[in-house]
Amino acid sequence: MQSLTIGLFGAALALASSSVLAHAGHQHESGGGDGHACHAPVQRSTTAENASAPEDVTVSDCWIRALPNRLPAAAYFRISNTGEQNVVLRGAEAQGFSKVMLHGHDESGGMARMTHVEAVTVGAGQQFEFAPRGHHVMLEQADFDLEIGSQRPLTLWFEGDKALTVQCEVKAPGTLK
Ligand SMILES: [Cu+2]
Repeated sequence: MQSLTIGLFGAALALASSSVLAHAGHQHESGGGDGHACHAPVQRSTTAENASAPEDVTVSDCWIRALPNRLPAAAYFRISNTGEQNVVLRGAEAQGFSKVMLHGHDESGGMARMTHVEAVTVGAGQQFEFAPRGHHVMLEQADFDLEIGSQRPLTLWFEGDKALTVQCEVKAPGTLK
């Protein structure tokens, strides 16, 4: 599975620019991460523990697809906005991962690649799904081994320094849903 994916997307990986990362089964090029503006630390006025939650927003069905050898993992979930205002997801953080990013997924031109996403807007009364072959939260530079079946916390940061922390079930590499 892994080698097949790399075979299919190897060409894309070779052509990857600094702003568009080839999507090789969530396997990023290691190193060379410097110079990405999107990796700059985000300044926030509060911490996940002290932040207030965004109104009328729930995050459900969170899970993490683990990869072996501390390769980048991906988190998936559904955001529901039952309010009358749009909400904007601005970023995420996860205990034990020093690099956490919002990623999109682009298959235009017949080549799958992931792209860095600054923000995701969930319209009033709408849902937004983070799912395989779609948006995901990329979890990189783990300082521990993810254990299949365990629960890990993920904090989502919304506009106005509002935060929601959810528990995500860690699933095996081959999981698609
Ligand atoms: Cu990604």
